[in-house]
Amino acid sequence: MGIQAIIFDVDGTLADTEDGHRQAFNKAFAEIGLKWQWDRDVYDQLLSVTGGKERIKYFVSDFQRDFVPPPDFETFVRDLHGIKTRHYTQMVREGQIPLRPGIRQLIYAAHQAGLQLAIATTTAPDNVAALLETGLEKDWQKMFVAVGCGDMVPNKKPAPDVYLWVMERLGRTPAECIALEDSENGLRSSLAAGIKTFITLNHFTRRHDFSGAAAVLEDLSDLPHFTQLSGLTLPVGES
Ligand code: XBP
Ligand code: MG
Repeated sequence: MGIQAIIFDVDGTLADTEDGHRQAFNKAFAEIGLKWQWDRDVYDQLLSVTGGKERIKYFVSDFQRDFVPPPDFETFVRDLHGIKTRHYTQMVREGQIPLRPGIRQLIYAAHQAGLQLAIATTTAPDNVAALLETGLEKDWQKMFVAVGCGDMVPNKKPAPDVYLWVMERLGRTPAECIALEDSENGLRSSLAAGIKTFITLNHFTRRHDFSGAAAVLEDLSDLPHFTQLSGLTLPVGES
């Protein structure tokens, strides 16, 4: 039995989102009067930790040692992350973060060909909804069998949890799936779940270690090349 399901990472894969996340974090810091401002170099280092709330805690512990955390630090982080998500989803809905080349065409062609589609991401559910309502269509969820995101699993990437959660809901074995990812943490997660994984590169992750990937591509602008590489039989014309 060939490939029956495609599992998509979100940030860096469906869209080049991370600079948008970075700007949203900075807007949230400013909104609550924090002097923190993450430039691209700092954010590049902070991206080694997946999950926005975990990333804020990493920044405080390793980059902001003189910061005196408020009594209920967990609530502080959760509320700050909520403000950031509001800014990020607003940027997405204003059309500032389009889907990457070939992604929309691949999703519609694969769905029409009867393949199962799923999402396996670390980002918050609201971010996925904003991105796909804007980039695909209002009821995008009808095309996806499972949407694994954010805090739905106990351990975020590079742990395999979110990919295992999605495969269980797909009712598929790893051999029946392929994953699309952009980062070392994402690749480690999907490989730990036993899934053949294709990488598309972006500014923040192009220097990562992609050992074990089935292929590393700039992007999916040459969709026939990708479908041929991945063994998908899809009616995708020259994009
Ligand atoms: C990348 C992440 C996320 C985003 C920020 O997720 O690690 O944390 O950087 O989104 P993906 P949140 O698995 O899609 O590459 O602030 O909502 O976490
Ligand atoms: Mg990613």
